[in-house]
Amino acid sequence: MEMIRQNFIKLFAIAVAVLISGQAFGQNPSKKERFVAASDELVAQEGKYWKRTPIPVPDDIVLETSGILPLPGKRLLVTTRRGEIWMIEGAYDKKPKPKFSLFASGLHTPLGIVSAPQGGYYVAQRQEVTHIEDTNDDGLADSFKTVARLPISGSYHEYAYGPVMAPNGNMRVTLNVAFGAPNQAPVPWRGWMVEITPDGQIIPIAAGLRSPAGFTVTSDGLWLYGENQGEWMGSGHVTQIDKGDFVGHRESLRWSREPGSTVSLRFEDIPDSGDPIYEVSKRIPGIKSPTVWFPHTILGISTAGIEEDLTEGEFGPFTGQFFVADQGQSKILRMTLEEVKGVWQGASYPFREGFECGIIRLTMGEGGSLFAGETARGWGSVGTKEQGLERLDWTGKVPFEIYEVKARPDGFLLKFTKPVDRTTAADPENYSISNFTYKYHSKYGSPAVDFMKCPILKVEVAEDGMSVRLAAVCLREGYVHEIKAQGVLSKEKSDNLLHDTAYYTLNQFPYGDRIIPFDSDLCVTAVSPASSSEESSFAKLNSEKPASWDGANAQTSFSLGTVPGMKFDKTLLEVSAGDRVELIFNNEDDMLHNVVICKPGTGQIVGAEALQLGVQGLEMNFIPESDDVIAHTALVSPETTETIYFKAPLEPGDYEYVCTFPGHVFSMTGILRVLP
Ligand SMILES: [Cu+2]
Repeated sequence: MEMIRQNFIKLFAIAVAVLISGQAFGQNPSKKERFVAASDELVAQEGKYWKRTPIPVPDDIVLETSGILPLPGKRLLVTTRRGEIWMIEGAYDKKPKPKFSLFASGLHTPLGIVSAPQGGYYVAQRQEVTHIEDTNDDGLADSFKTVARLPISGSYHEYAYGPVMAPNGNMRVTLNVAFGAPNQAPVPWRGWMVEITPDGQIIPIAAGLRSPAGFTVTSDGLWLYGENQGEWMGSGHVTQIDKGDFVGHRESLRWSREPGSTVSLRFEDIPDSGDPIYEVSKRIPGIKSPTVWFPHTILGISTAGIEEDLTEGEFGPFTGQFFVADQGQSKILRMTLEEVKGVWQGASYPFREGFECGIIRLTMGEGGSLFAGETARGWGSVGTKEQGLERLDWTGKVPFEIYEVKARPDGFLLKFTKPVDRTTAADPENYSISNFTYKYHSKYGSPAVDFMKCPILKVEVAEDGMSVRLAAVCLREGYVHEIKAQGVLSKEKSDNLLHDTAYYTLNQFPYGDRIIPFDSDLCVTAVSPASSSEESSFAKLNSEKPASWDGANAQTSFSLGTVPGMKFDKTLLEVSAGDRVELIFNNEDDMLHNVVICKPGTGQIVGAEALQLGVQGLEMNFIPESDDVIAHTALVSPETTETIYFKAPLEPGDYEYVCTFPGHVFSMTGILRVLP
């Protein structure tokens, strides 16, 4: 039965894929699910339940927090990307006026710190793992010993994250790939998770990592790591890692033949086809597809630190679940996991946004205080600050939330934090389910592709009102399922859900009872084709000289580049009205950007409209359909150049050019001055 269903779904998916576009998916996108630079209304609501407290930092300290270690006595030891380690006292106070004392300095990009079992601390610097200790108890580190050297070639992107202590007494470190073609793993173990023994041996564990800024070992001994969108990575996600796994980034396999390698896949085994990684993993054993996807731009854009809630309720109702930081969108997401047929999968949920800066570290301190370590330098993020440290505390109030989503053979079980109102909860109209996936290829990122609606055929509300079973058709293994409960009210009918959407990554259908029979016809008839918006989104993109120029050359040629910190290298371009213009855009940055030329005063509006495109945005180059857009490039990959041609407007004025990639429009802006 299972097999028949799988085969059917596969065939069916191929048949309808051509009919479906993103339109079918996002018919009723709620405001909450989109990436908006922190909706004030939502942030205020979230703040009723989890209170954010920024920790004041003296003006002469640049606290680009990269690692947080809580110490007894409500102290924190904090590493910074600038190479310092600070002891902070008073960060738990209601109105903190903390005392900072410098414990160590001169380190090279330390990105984590843990207590060493024998005393002192382990820190991963760019080039080595170091044991650091204050041997004479004067509050200053005085012993620095190299534990293991980490190979580096010199690429700025060769970060080393961690360490995290392993249950066996060793420690683990994750090693970023280098940046840019042709070789992103120029030295051994780039793109790997490695284990390091106390005497300095390096044991390769798993390959295929790209930018593994956050990783952890759970209380059950599971290794989880967070990944960012990029080459081979369609969107951010969390993947459970076993020894010998390959999790996607092909470059790491340049070293899989090295002595000690635990990975048997080879570089040439990995096809650059653009098929979803789940499909490829079925054909090529040894590839592990993501455990939980965090849909790009909706649940963050740069998955980072992962923290398990072991507070037994001190931090609120989500004990045993996970919190996941996002650097670009300065928010914290939530994640639940379940093991189905030996495979881990689960769901991601919004949790809390509105932080001052991008979060790369999450660490639970004493008494259920969650500390968020922040830094934006070189990457940019939503928020008002470039770096910092914030604390998040539960206020004691329980929000009405989707507590957890679990898979069922014919749908999903939604558990809630409070009893639901039976009338609204029993109505299928108050829910929606749809699914989509991402391409797996060497290109940077992927649009969300292959959308399908999953009609809900039956809803069963549990006796106690604490859970609802949704049975639907068109569910597909390997796909991300967007599950919305937009119309469900709490029992007193007083509350809407604080967040009404979850994203479940269905790697395996579980065994168990069905509440609807499997009927393939239902799925086919329920799907209707939708129109593609692709044509209109490219209407103002000329990458060839327009035919109307009759072969004439451009009268004005600009070259526009990027500089670190998400900025264009020029903020003023001048052109005469009606000129034929050639614009050469060099994206020298390490993320995707576009250039969108807008009517005077409309740059921020167009940027906001681009955000509203949500999960379909990438496919549309984040170009909204708007009369305010005059011309634009596509989304240009890192280290790539694109040239476009357009006619300068006839009306003189200060036109604007912006990058509409989510989060960029605030800093990536300039004026195209059209002179009479
Ligand atoms: Cu940009």
